[in-house]
Amino acid sequence: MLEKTLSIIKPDAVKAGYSGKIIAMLEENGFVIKAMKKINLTKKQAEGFYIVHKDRPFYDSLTTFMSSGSIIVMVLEKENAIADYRELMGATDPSCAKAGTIRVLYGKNIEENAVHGSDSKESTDFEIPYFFSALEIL
Ligand code: RTP
Ligand code: MG
Repeated sequence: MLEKTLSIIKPDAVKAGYSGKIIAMLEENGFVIKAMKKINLTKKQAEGFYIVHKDRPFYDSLTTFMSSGSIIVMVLEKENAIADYRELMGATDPSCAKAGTIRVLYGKNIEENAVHGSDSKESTDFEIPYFFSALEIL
């Protein structure tokens, strides 16, 4: 089934100049970019996005990191996009992720791990409209 997912290139990867390489990998793997923008989140906006993690010990550090620099937010479309993009990203901790995945190639550590991807249809229903209006998505 043709599906959409939300992807973020996180501040560590944008700062390091990996955006182009990551976007190329997405296209090489069949993902079509339906919307894209580069933005800076406030701490409050990062907290709102990661509200599901509000009780986790890493919430404060994660939202400080996510508001520390520019990010690139994209809506991607493909058959089975949600699961396939999670596979292409690799495990949360780059040191445990499969060879060839984005997090192995471009992630620094369990927090500064280069990319975000929605983990379910319920997540995309919250995450895509968090960043994009219907008119901004092709
Ligand atoms: P994401 O939501 O960013 O796609 O990553 P994920 O599903 O693989 O991981 P999740 O459990 O949802 O965690 C969200 C982000 O929080 C940071 N994190 N830090 N210090 C830690 O133990 C820790 N654990 C997670 C990472 O940036 C992770 O991607
Ligand atoms: Mg997650």
